[in-house]
Amino acid sequence: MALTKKQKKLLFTNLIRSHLFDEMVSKRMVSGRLVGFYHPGDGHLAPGVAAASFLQKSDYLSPHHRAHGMPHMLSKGIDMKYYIAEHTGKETGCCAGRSSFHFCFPEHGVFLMSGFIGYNFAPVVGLGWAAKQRGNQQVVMNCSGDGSYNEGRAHEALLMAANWRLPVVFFCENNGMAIFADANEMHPTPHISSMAKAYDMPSEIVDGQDVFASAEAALKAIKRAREGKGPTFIEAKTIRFREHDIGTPDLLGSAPRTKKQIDQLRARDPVEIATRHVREKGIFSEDEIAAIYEAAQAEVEAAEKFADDSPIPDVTEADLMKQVFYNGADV
Ligand SMILES: Cc1ncc(C[n+]2csc(CCOP(=O)(O)OP(=O)(O)O)c2C)c(N)n1
Repeated sequence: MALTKKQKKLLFTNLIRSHLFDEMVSKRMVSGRLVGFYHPGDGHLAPGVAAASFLQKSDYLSPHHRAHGMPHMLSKGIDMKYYIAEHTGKETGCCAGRSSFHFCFPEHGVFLMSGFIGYNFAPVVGLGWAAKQRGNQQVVMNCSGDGSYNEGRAHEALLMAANWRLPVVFFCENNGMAIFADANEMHPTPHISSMAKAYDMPSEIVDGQDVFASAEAALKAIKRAREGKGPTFIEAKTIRFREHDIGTPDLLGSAPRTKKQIDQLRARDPVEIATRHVREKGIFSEDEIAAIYEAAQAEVEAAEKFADDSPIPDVTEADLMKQVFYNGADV
């Protein structure tokens, strides 16, 4: 499914927005202007952009925790300022500053943003089932890492989604590592997508450093799901350039990853790969590329300012839990 120029423009723009967002959050974390955790997306931004850029607002999205789901969410139309206000603990955040990075955007169909690895699998089957009952062509995009597929509930979800032909896309962002553990030591095959074969589910392996190749696969899977043909498994081979979360040692197994290793990995930077592509194919001029960076930088700075200028919530014991589960609803 060849992408149009318009589709490539959208993907490139969302990738640059994700990249500048990720840089800003990483810097804030290092300088102590963000509390909690940040799982940097450097190197690992293209799969989320590819998975979510062509979803409709009514579709469901379960974002991966890498880059705190922002490549996915901003590609689905969410304003990043409500995320950054949330992570800075402000009243204007999407869950009124109560959630850190365990938030949701119900009006945009974004649920299951969580640090609980693999927790998404049962609920995406439920969302897929609900979509199928409604018969309204809604699609469920489930993004998660290789590490989450080590869990039993991943198999249950693949089985049920395949058996009931649910409109779910299993988009595995395989960076080959789960914190310090090497994926090759946790899986009997080099390709996690081989799991799909057991459930007679179509699967595809894509270059997760190439946002355009990844998006072609996503578009195909979304179309299949919308047409009622059932789930697809996409495995995007990607790379984590940085440590698992900021401040944690960067080990693979028990050995630190060396600068030389990281430099070699950085040769496959998704932003550089996409930039080369749009230049060589004449999709954007140099001036247009500069304008995309400028607009994305302005967006990131405005989001930061919005968060910094927002008030800290005055949380009472009575409403402590309220926004965590559903913004504003009684629980
Ligand atoms: C249920 C559960 N088990 C363990 C952890 C600790 N943990 C946090 S992130 C992570 C690795 C996740 O790896 P992967 O899914 O491949 O995503 P990546 O961080 O590599 O992008 C683990 C084991 C957790 N948060 N939740």
